[in-house]
Amino acid sequence: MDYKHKGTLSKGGMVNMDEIKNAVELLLKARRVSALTGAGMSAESGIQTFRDKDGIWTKMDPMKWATREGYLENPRLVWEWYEARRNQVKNSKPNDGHRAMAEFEKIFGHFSVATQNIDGFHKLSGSKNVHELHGNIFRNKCFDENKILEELDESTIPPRCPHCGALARPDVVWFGEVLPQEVWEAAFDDAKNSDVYMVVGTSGTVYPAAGLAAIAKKNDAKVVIINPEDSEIDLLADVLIKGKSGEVLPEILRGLQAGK
Ligand code: BV8
Repeated sequence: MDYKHKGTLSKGGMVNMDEIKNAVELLLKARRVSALTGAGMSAESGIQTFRDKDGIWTKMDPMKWATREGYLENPRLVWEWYEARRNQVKNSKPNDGHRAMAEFEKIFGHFSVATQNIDGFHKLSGSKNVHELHGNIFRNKCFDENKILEELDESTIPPRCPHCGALARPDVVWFGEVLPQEVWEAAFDDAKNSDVYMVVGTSGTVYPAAGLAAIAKKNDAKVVIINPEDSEIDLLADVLIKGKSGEVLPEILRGLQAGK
């Protein structure tokens, strides 16, 4: 199967073409494919990642502030931090990597994405089978009742629950909080039953999400990692593509469309 890539890939252009071809060959044989994505997936949309040099961690330490304790310590600071991130997402849009991944659903018998991202960009770009492991920044819930709030009492900052008056909070999973049960189980099952498991744009540092790659590997999936830098789970890779998701994923899609 031979195809010529259209774009010029960053990092020397041809550097990843052999690895991309290896990934395409694995994927052409796969029926069930799933992916785990992280902040790097949205980096080319202009959304700051957590650990890259201009990342979110440098300004606000999520280990302190993306927690129940941090929110209770300074609700206004944390609420405004999320508002700033919501605005960043509102002023951005999904990139070619999201769109290519959405196309995978039409190619494989089963394709799903487990994302650590809270920006909603996978669904926005057309993916339907998406597990939002860490919630969604545009949803709010009552801090006490844990119920989703469609409306807020906006007479204060942060706003409050209109039913019980407790603080409203973003419907995201903070450090020290368990992931939504059904979402985790669905992502776990998809990892366990995949023929190929793609890991895109994640440093692989946050658990249990990062552990999905090892679950896939342990159940005989071939693991394809896409990241311009090293990650903490590179050892699991059968194919390691050092490149940007917004460039590599469209190339993989082109290869699949040429090869199928
Ligand atoms: C849990 C939502 C069970 C909020 C996030 C103490 C007590 C309790 C738990 C722990 C503890 N100590 C450790 C833990 C476990 C903890 C954890 O893993 N900590 C780590 C830091 C050690 N996990 C938890 O707390 C989880 N819950 O364990 O519950 C429990 C419960 C109670 C008591 C005990 C146990 C919950 C974790 C969820 C946290 N919420 N997000 C918000 O966003 O504000 S995590 C957040 O950070 C993201 O969701 C994501 O998961 C993580 C960031 O990781 P990445 O996405 O990988 O981003 P990063 O910047 O790191 O990397 C970007 C990558 O992209 C880089 O590799 C870069 O090279 C690459 N890249 C850059 N550009 C591109 C690119 N790739 C491709 N293309 C490009 N163009």
